[in-house]
Order: sequence, then C-alpha cells, then structure tokens
Amino acid sequence: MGRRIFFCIVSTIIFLHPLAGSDRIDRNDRNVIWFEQPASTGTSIMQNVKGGWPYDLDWEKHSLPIGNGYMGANIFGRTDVERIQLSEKTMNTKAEWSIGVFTNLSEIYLDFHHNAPREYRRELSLDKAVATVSYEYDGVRYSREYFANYPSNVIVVNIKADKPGRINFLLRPVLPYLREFNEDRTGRTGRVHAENDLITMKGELQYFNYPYEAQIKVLPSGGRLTATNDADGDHGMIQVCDADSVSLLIMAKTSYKLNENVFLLPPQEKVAGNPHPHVELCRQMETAVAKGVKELWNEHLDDYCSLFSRVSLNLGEDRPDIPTDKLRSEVIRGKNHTCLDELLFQYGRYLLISSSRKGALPANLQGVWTQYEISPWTGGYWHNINVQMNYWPAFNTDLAETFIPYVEYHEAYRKAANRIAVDYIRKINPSALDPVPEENGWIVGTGASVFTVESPGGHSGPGTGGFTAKMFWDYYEFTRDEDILRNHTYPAILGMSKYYSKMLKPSPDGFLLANPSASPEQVHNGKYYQTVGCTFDQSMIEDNYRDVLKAAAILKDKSPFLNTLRAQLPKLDAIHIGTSGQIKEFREEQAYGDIGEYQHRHISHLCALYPGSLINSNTPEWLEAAKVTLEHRGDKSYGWSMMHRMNLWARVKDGNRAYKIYKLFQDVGIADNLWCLHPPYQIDGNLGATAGVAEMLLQSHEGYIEPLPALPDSWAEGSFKGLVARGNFSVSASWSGGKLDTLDIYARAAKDEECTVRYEGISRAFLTDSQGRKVRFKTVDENLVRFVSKSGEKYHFTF
Ligand code: FUC
Repeated sequence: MGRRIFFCIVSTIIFLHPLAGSDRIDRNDRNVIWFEQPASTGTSIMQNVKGGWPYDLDWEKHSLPIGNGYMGANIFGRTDVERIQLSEKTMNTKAEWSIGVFTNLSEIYLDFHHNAPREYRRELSLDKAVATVSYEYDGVRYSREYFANYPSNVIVVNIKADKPGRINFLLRPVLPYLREFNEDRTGRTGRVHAENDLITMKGELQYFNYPYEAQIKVLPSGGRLTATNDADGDHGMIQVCDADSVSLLIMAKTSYKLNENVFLLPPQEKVAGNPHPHVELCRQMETAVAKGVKELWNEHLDDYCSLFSRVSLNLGEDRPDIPTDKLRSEVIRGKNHTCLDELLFQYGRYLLISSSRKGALPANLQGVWTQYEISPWTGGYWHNINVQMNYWPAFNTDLAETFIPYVEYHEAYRKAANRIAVDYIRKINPSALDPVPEENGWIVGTGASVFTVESPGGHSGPGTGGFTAKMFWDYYEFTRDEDILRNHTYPAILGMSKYYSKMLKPSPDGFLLANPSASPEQVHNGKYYQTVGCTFDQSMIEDNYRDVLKAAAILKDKSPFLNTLRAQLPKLDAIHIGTSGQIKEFREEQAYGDIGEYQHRHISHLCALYPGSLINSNTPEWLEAAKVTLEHRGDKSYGWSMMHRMNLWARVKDGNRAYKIYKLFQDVGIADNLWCLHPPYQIDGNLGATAGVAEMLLQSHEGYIEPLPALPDSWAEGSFKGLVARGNFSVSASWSGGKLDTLDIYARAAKDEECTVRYEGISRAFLTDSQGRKVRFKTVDENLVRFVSKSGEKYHFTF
C-alpha cells in the first residue's frame, strides 16, 4: 500500500491543557500478562491466507486484546510504528456462506520511530483491564496505557513521557480491505479524514448495505497538532509535535441495531432506515471529552473491577518475575507453575468481560477481535458447542451479567428461529405441526451470525437447540432470580420443548427419536454421518424436558402442554452403554469406534455429562462408561475440544486427568499471549478453560454444593474466593494438603434456600453464621449435610 505524498495542511493547533494520568499497575500483581519485547508485526495485515486458515500471524499470537463488548483493540506495543488494530462487533461483510462475517474495522498506526529502546516492557493487567507499554529512548522514559471503557463506550490511549515536550508521532489510521462495490456485493468503501484534533473514518459495507464510522480525538497537553489530508481527502493523518502527553479517544459504530428484523429481512433491508451512526458518535465523543481522561479511567475501573474482582484464585505459588512467554516455555518443558494455571483462569474471565456486555452483541467465535476481512469461520455464533462454551464460565465465575447479550440476541432472533421450527416440523413431521406458529417453539442450528440463524441439519442435529436452552436454565439456576426465570429462561426453554415435542418421531421399538439426527460433525467413511436418535440429540432433548418441568413447578404453570412432555420423557431413551463399556454416540453402534472418527474433536454424546446433567453420580454405570469414552477419544485435540474434555474429566471427578489436559492445553492449545488457538485463534477454548478450572474447584449440578470435587495433586495448597454454586451461593474455600481448611458460603438468593453441602467428613465440621453463632445442620450422612440458609447470610465451616 503506497501512501500518498500530496498533502494539504488543514490546521495546526497548539494545546496547553493538562492531561490527567491514570494509576500505575502494581508490579507484583499476580494477574498480569507481560513481555520484554513488542509484538512482531512482520506479516502484512492485507494478507488473507488462501487455502487454509491464517493462523500463523503475529496478531493472533503476540498482540494483547482489550475490549468493552462493543469494540475490541489489539495492542502491539511497538516503539517504531505502533499498531492498534480496531474491531467493532457489528462490522459485517459478505462471507462464503452469505451469512455475514465479522470484519476488521481499522488499523491505527502511530509512527514514533523509537528504534532500539531500552528497558522495554509491555503488559496487560487483568485486575484493571489496562494494557501498558513502557521503555526508555533517547534519555526519555515513555509510557502508554490503553483501556476500553464500557460505560462511555470509548477506547482510551494515554501517551506519556517523563520529560516535557518530548512526544512526537504521526497518527495514521488505515481502513483495510477497501474494494469497489461489485456484483458479488463484497464491496466496502471508506475514507479517513483529519481535521483539527479529530480523525473521522467513514464508509459503507455493501452486502448488508449499511454505513460505519469511527472517530479518533487527539487530546494533547502542550505541543502542536497538524492535521493533513491527501488531495482526495481520503487519507487523513495528524502529526503530534513536542507534546508533554497525549490522549487518544477512539470510538466506532455502525447503523446496525439488534432487533428481529435483522434476522427476518433480506440482506439489503436488514438495517435499512436506521440512522447513520455519525450523530450518535459525535454526541458520545462530546460526552467523553467533557468527562476527561481521568474520569474515564475511574469510570472504567469502577465498572470493570465490580465484575472482575468478584473471584480470586491462589494456587500457592508466588509469581516468579519472568515474562509470560518464558513462564509458558518453562511449563512446556515440564516445570510446574501453578501461577500460569491461575493466570489462564483469570484471563478467560477478563476476555469474557471484555467481549460480552449488555447492549452489545454476545461474544462471537473471536470474542470482539478480528484482524481479518473474512474472520475464520465467519467469526460467528456456532451453536454446536462454540457459543455455549463461551458462556460456560459466566455463571460459576460470577459473571452472569455477561450472558445478557446472548439473551438479547436470542430474543431478537427468536421469531426467525420460530419460522425455522415451523418449516422444519412441516418438512419432517407435518402431522404434528401446530396451526398457531408460536406453538411450534423455536430452533437454531449450528451457524448463526449477527444477521442470520440457520436450521439444524447437515452435520449437526437438533440437539443444538437444547444445548442452547441449557444456558438459559443455568442462568436461572445460578442466579435463582425469579424474574429471570419468568421473563427469559422459561420462554426460551419452554419454546425449545414445544419444538422438540413436535419433531420427535416414534421408532418401531416404541421410543421417540430425533429423525434426522447427527452427532455434531462426526464423519464416517468420509461423509457427515446421518442417523436417527443419536445420543447428543436425545440427551439434549431429555435435559431440556427436565429443566422445563422443574421451571414449570417453580412458576406453578399447569398448562396441559406439560403433560405431553411428561408422557414423552420416558420414551427418549438417551443414554446407552456399548460393548466396549462406552457411552454410545449412536444407537446402532456396538463397540467404541464402530462408527465415526475414533478421536473426533467433538465428544457431543458426553454433553449429557457436561454441561448437561443426565450422567451423574446417581447413574454410576453411566459415569464409568463416560470415562471409557473419554479414554478412547483421547486427550489431545483442537483448542476448544481439549477444554470440553477437561470439563468432562472434572465432572467424573478425576482432577489429575483434568489437570493433565489443562497442561496439554497450555502447551499446544494456546499462544504466548495466552489466546486459545484452535488453530486459528478462537475465544471458546479460553473460556472453556476458565470453566474447567472452576469445575475442578466447585460443583453443584447434583443438588448439592461440592467443594474441591476434582482437586489435582498439583493444587495441594490454595484458596479461592467467590465461585458460584447453583442456588446463587457465593463460595470461598481454603485448603492445605489437599484437604479443606475453611469453607464460606454466602447465600445471595432473594429467598431462603436449602443449602446442601457434600465433602468428605463434613458432618464433623463446625458451622457458624456471620455473627459467629453456631448453626445446626442436618447430617444426611457422614459426607453430606443440609441446613436452611437465610437470604443474605454468610456461613462459615471450619474443619
Ligand atoms: C465447529 C467445530 C470446529 C470449529 C468451528 C468454528 O464447527 O467443529 O472445530 O471450532 O466450529
């Protein structure tokens, strides 16, 4: 990309107002990812690798992500030419499957030309959600901070120097992947215009026919700004000279608005009529400028820390003073660093908060970050495991609010999903179709984007719907919020059961089976394997029916439809043990591996074990059979699939095996910036890893709270604070020699709840309330006790 050289000077302005700086990061923070060198950026951003995923690039492996749910930025921390790659979640263009694809918005370059700096360090603090860069160059200590403020929807960059008047750089954003509008409708226009202290980037996306805009406001203290544009006015930039410090405020928006029309109307009409984002962006920028950088920082900290600080984990090791890439290489060479276990756990929480906030779209396959024109697998919402895995850590690591974007997304697509349900039932089981469209419920297949949802079929059966509905049940189970149950969970899970109840077909042997049916992406003889009533589909249906009946009992719903579920439930016959002693993936399978790839990445029949709950301690033969399946399937796989296996081993309560897979993931499943590599980068594995650690430390799916259910030998000493158990209990624990020392349970549900706790020998423990008064519990057996927990009370067990 040759840069144009004919500039006309628009303006030069001199600034004197001071910049308020943000707090420094404490170097002893445990939750810091840091490096001694900038991210490399050798690979051109314009390169989209053909014939394979472009997973080998610097962006994926070395840059550090910040985000506020709406926007994401990848920070390279360079001192020569800094690269800030900017994403905005509603930026979509045309992909192979015409469903819309998440696409890069801008590459923002800052030419510093500080070559060969000294004492360089860049880091990402997970405690404060701020990336920093600092180094010495030419006798000056330079530092930069980058944070993504959610309440004001702004990314802030603070650039500082320890001597006045020493900040000089050219701010030069680039709009990538521009192409003329064309017959394939893959066009994208855009221009970058600089005026005074503002750069505006504007353009149109052809396929869905909508505009986008981004603005960068330059706020210097001291020095001069010179805004220039080329003759066409398409390549604006701002030169900063001799400033003491500078802040950049970055904002971006499109005219996309989430509502049912975006899923129902043809591509060109989905967002037609929405206002251009310019006015809203200007208003937002004005508000942010008026607040000032210091207030934006404080606002960011208050907002972010209120979520992130709810959970802490300490696995005993003092964080050694070595950079994260070296820490990881030591782990790969076999040294045990439990601080990396902690860091990766907290990183998932950081990524979820950064990519999933109310009002913005849910976290997609890449969260909220993409450098690509066409993100791998469209950067969409894949419902045969990926999007569900994104939300696995939401509830047990006390981030239930991060699920709200999915709720909003689901409620917007539900009408389209209802139409899919009607078409599906009409096609495969017409006699069961209810004449009232809504009575046929809803269904979502694997593929979905911010513009489309698809029908099940092809490589994945309708279990994708129950898998999705499960998130809604967990949303209630962990919050025990009856408004959530009534207004969000019940409509979602009931609608799913309405669909299922009409698509099941009787089998000759008297069961009710999904037909067609497919265990996600399982391949036999080179083709996706099509069948009837596979374990994935049947178990997701059964789990859904059970959840609906539990919800109906709480809400006192007596509608006759529920009798249909009661009548169908015994005929679902989801789980079977095969001749190898395995949980069968297919009804027609005998020995393990008869059908399908032996070590296929998906292990969908065990969704009944996690995140489902049909296979549990009350079904010991199934639990044993699940282990057999896990053994055959093998540990090593792609990023996210190892993390499903980790959660599954945690559920069968084999902590050492779950930990072995966690270590394997640290070796082959992540990059040095700790992003999960499928490859390519996918956020699901990061979030699955966080869920997995939590599942090893606390479980609650069997009707009781079970601390340390799958503690590996390597975590013999430790403590956690604030993990959540079903019933909305916030749980903290400390242990040594692999045995609990203390257990704290904070009953947060609005109502008093029955609190049941399982732990070896717990009947001999001592229980007090927040006033130190002794609390009597009922001993169910030596290892199981029960008491009524009062809403808002805190309980303390000592052992
Ligand atoms: C599912 C998986 C793939 C990949 C894709 C995005 O189809 O089978 O491995 O993660 O989603």
